[in-house]
Amino acid sequence: MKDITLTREDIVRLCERIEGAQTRAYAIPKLTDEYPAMTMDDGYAVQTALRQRFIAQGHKLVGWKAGLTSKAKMKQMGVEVPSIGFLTDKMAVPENSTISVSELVHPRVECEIAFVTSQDLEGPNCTAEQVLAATDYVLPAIEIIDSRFQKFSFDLQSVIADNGSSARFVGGGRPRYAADLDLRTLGVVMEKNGEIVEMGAGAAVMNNPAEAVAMLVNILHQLGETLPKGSFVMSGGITAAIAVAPGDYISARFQELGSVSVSFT
Ligand code: 0L1
Ligand code: MG
Repeated sequence: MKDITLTREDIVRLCERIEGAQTRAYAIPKLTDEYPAMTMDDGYAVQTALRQRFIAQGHKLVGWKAGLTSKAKMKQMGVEVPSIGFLTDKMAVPENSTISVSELVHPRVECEIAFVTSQDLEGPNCTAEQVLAATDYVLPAIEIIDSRFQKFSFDLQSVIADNGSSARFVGGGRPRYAADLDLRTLGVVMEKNGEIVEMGAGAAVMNNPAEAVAMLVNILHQLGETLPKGSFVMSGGITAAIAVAPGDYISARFQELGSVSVSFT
C-alpha cells in the first residue's frame, strides 16, 4: 500500500472506533469527517489492523468478500470502485438460522455466488480463468451487510475501513462445480416475506463473478496477502441490497444452485 496519510496512532484509533461500532452495534460518523485526506490505502490499513485485532482475539479467518462489484450496488452507494473485506468464523451463520437485528446497526441483505477454492491464488495478475481453475465448487449465499456509519453517510475510504460493511454470511443450497455452470447467466430471485424484491443474473457482477474474485486476489496482493486454498469467497451482491427488520424472512432462489434463507428477529 502506497498512499498512506494516517499515522500508526491514527490507524489504531480508527480501528478501535470501528471495532466498538461493530461489536456493540452503534452508528458512528464516517471516518473522513475527522480525516478528510484519508485515502483508500488508509482504509485498507485500518481494515488490516481490525483483521489482525480479531485474529489476536481468536477469530479465524475463513475467507474474503468482494463488495460493490455490481453496477446496481455501485449506483446504490454512489461509488465507482469495488472493494474487499475479510470474513471470519464469527460472521458465519447456518442456513435457515435467525439473526437478531439488535446485534446490528443497519442490516441489509444481498444474494451472492460464493466460491470455495482448492488451490492457492496469488496476484498481481490473477485472472478469472485462474480463479475458475482453482475453484473447488460454487454455492449460493446471502450476505448480511451492516454499515456502521450514521444515516448511511459514507464514502469508499470509510467503508473499506469498516471491512466493507461485513457482518454475517450464510452459505447453503446445492454446491456445484463451476465448470458445469455458466456463472454469467445464472439467475437469482430474492424474496422477502414471500414477495419477490430483487432479481438478477451472475453477469451483473463484473460480467462474471469469477472476475470479481480475480479482482479480490489482485487487491490482496496490494495488501501483501494471498488467497489460500480452502478459502470461502463471496463475489459480491448480484442485486441492490435490501433492508431487513425483525420478523423478516429472506430467501434467495438460485437457478441450478438451490436456495438459501435466513430470518431476522
Ligand atoms: O458487500 C458489499 O457490496 C459492500 C457494501 C458496502 C457498502 C454498503 O454498506 O452498502
Ligand atoms: Mg456483499
